[in-house]
Amino acid sequence: MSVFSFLRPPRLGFRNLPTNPWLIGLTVVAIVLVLALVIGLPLHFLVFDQKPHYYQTSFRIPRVEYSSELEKAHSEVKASITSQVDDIFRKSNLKGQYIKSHVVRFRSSTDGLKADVLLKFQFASADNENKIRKMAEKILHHNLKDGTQYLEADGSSPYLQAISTTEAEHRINSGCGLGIDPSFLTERISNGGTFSQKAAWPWQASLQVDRHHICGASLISDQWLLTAAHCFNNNRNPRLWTATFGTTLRPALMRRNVRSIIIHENYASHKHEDDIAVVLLSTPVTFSEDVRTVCLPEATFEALPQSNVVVTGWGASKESGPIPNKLREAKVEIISNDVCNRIDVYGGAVSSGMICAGFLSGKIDACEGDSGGPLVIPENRLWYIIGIVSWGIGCGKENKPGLYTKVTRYRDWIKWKTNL
Ligand code: 4AZ
Repeated sequence: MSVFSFLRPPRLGFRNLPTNPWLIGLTVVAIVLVLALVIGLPLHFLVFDQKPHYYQTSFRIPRVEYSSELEKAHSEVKASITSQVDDIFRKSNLKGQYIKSHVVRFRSSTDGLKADVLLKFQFASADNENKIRKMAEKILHHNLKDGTQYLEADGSSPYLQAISTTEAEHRINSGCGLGIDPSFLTERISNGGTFSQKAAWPWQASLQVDRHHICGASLISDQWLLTAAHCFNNNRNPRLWTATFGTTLRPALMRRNVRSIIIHENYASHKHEDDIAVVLLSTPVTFSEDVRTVCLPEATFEALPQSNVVVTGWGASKESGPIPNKLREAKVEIISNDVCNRIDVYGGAVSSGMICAGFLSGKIDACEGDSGGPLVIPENRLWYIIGIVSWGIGCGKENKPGLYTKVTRYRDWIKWKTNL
């Protein structure tokens, strides 16, 4: 035997392969497992592990002055900003990862108007977050450097800052009054009330005892609801109440316990006077497209007679009728207190703390179970709560429109109780 025989490669022939069927089976299973791990794991991270990633940045917008018009949900300036950012990224190497942008705030500064914008990307966690952020920075810098664009880079650094998905989604969703596009009022004539679309009225809550719907309510912050005092005529114990959110009562999208119920000090049930209450939830809601606040109007805001407004709720479609599972909406009109106090209407029972809305011809109206819910009006494309469903004689009767607590009248009381 040669002294170098140990250098010879071992013989690999078919003779060395296992012949035992068990061993063959085991080998095949082992190979399949290894292949599944080697191919499957990276594939999983590449395809199925895609997660949203948000970056915050700010742009300077020369030649535009700050005004409250900018804050409208669908302002032209917001649209111009997002369309330019979309354009830049959809032509870039990050077009596969870029999802969209949101303007979350405008600020006026010494060198002009600034817009804080969140950029949403989606990529697998295997991708290097830092690398994508740097690429996005380069793309923005390259596209904005010549100053010919609508947007300019804001000099302050860091240019892009990663923020958590929770924080980003909170900032995007926590603005008030963002429901259905108010142009639906002129486009669609709903007669007699119709079922609402998902996320159309995301401030609408259901107040329940033993999981039974009792009243409507409106979300005015992540922890406060605005409703009617008379909802608590039979039961004032907060521990027995829960609030649900989402368009269906069953299943509810979200449920919260109630910590406290604050009823107006002068609430007089026999006259329906000061029919207002605020409810503190035990834990704050999580904002989303389906759960958001309604805007509170200034005390000086006045809704003119004949304005188009919307009342929503799970109230009955007729007196003593059943409660629907899906939220309904009805377009109604503001009626002046003078008309409402006519002898053939409510003959003087309508006080200055109430708003009248509906039609003297009847038919479209709030009804039992709608109580406590919102009457909303669009202003600058955002929805404001101007009324709380309070009372009326019957439902949809001729010359007996719905009566609502006039929210502007109680604006200071709401501030006093909730600090909102
Ligand atoms: C109620 O019983 C009720 N038509 C609510 C609103 C109206 C009437 C009754 C208005 O809760």
